[in-house]
Amino acid sequence: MKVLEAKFVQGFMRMANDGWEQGWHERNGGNLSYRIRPEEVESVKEELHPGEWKPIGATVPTLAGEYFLVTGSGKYMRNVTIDPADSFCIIELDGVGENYRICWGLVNGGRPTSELPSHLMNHEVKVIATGGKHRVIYHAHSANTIALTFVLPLTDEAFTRELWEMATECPVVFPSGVGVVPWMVPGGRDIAVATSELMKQYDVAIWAHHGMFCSGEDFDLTFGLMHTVEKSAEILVKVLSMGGKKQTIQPDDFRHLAVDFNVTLPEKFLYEKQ
Ligand code: 2HA
Ligand code: ZN
Repeated sequence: MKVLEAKFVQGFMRMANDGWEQGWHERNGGNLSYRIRPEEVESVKEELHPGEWKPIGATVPTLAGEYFLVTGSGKYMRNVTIDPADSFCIIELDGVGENYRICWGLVNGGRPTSELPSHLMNHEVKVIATGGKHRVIYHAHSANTIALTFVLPLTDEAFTRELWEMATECPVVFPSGVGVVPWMVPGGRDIAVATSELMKQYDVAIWAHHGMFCSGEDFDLTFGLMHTVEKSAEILVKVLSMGGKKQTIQPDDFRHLAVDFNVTLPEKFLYEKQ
């Protein structure tokens, strides 16, 4: 099968374009990766032509030998559907998880996303934490979530609680909460380590003054997670702009919701406010 005809590639392109249409990907902002199933790799094998091995910039032994779809560094999400072979690539990792090689795509040159260390370290943590269920890592510059990082305390507790309060579905969609990474230089190993540390307990990591990372099982769930968090952030921005909350959902309300919706909500997020 041709790479561009494969269902997993079409799902990847649709998600990239959906993010563009949400306004989350100005210029070359944001990036997307998908850990490809063995049978999916097999189905497009005829079109895979490995290039040279290059260093990842991180070590991810758990992902040794795996294949990924990844957007290209400097490429625009806006162009993914109209010029896919220029915009993203399929990479293969070596047997120790230290190097990658491009097997398809980026036909006009280039390399995988500048955030490859963060993507792969997050994938590694999620393979371990979910027994391999999570396959998608998504980074976007979602404006409302970013705006909140200028006014809320940069703690997991403050962000999780405020986002939960803004939409009743939130504690059901991300019951484990969200993590917050303080401002750090993007693109390197340090921010990748900090993010992947949070991904051990959360599916969402907010990068202060920069954007958001989400992890999920498939394209729908991961896009939906980003969309839900960002929508909730938008509501909070509106509420704060209207002068702040006059009433809200209380800790005991969340406890009742948890019972009816069969989710576990960590008590650390259900603190009493002054
Ligand atoms: O430009 O979003 O964090 C890609 C990015 C870097
Ligand atoms: Zn970014």
